[in-house]
Amino acid sequence: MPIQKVDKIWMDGTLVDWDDAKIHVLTHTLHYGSGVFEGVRAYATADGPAVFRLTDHIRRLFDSAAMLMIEVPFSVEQIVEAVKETVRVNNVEACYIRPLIYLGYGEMGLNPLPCQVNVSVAVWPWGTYLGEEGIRHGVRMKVSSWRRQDPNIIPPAAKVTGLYVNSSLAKVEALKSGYDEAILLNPQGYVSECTGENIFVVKGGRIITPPLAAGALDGITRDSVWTIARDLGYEVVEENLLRSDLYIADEAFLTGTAAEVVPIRSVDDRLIGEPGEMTRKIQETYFAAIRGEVEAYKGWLEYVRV
Ligand code: PPE
Repeated sequence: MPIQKVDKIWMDGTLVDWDDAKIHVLTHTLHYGSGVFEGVRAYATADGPAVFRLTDHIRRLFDSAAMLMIEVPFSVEQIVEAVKETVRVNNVEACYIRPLIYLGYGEMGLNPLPCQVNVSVAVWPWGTYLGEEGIRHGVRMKVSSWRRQDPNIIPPAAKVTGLYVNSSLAKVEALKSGYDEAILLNPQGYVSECTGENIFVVKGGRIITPPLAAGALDGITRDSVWTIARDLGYEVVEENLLRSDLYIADEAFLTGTAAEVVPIRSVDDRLIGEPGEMTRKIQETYFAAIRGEVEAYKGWLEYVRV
């Protein structure tokens, strides 16, 4: 699906017309995958558009930059404000938000330290990531033949653009084989996460998700879902999962900003089935929370109206 164009993109402190938001072909990040980014969503609420856990996302963006020794010429507060302003000027009620810190034009070579640091924020309306059908009836997953990279190759905690080559390899393999999405095992053979989502399974009444040390991103949706599940009275634990644990799960689902909360219907053709009760309750609560309909979770919403 092509990106749905809006009016303006924020670039280094100014709002630029969508069609003029261009970079030089010798931009460092284009050659070496040296950028860090975020995926955030704004939702329509009774009080206008609200960005879900915006400050947490921008903090994670700065943490990603810090891991790569990228010095950002803006503060967290300034980028939070830039996101709100970009949502506001584009008059969108709900949208996906892509903040990006990249090393720009001026230097080449593998030493990124002398490079200029640029920041952009783009927003556009983006519907369901894994399809309406997937949200309702679950997606078909394939365990990838590609491994998630070891944390000593690229830190999985950093949302580095270059790291996503690994995700794309796994995604294409899954799609070409007729599945909706891929699950990546780490070099030790334990489940880490999906190409752009964290994973949860339900077994014996407990909700289990791989620890971050298994190579999973510290997902903000993962954290929100953890809180929701606990508040619903469910037990949530972090444990290493084997591929076969996925095959015999009572329920399973994935979480991410773009994907939101999506049930898993099958893994490598082993049927898990229609979304189970715990998955459905968590999903319903999450969708209510992002729309500002759950009092307890209103603190997660950062409104864009001034
Ligand atoms: N793991 C990975 C590898 C990942 O990229 C994401 C987000 C998550 C887990 C979930 O994190 P969170 O969004 O904080 O719950 N993936 C972003 C990019 C997806 C894309 O297609 O690009 C996203 O969901 O926005």
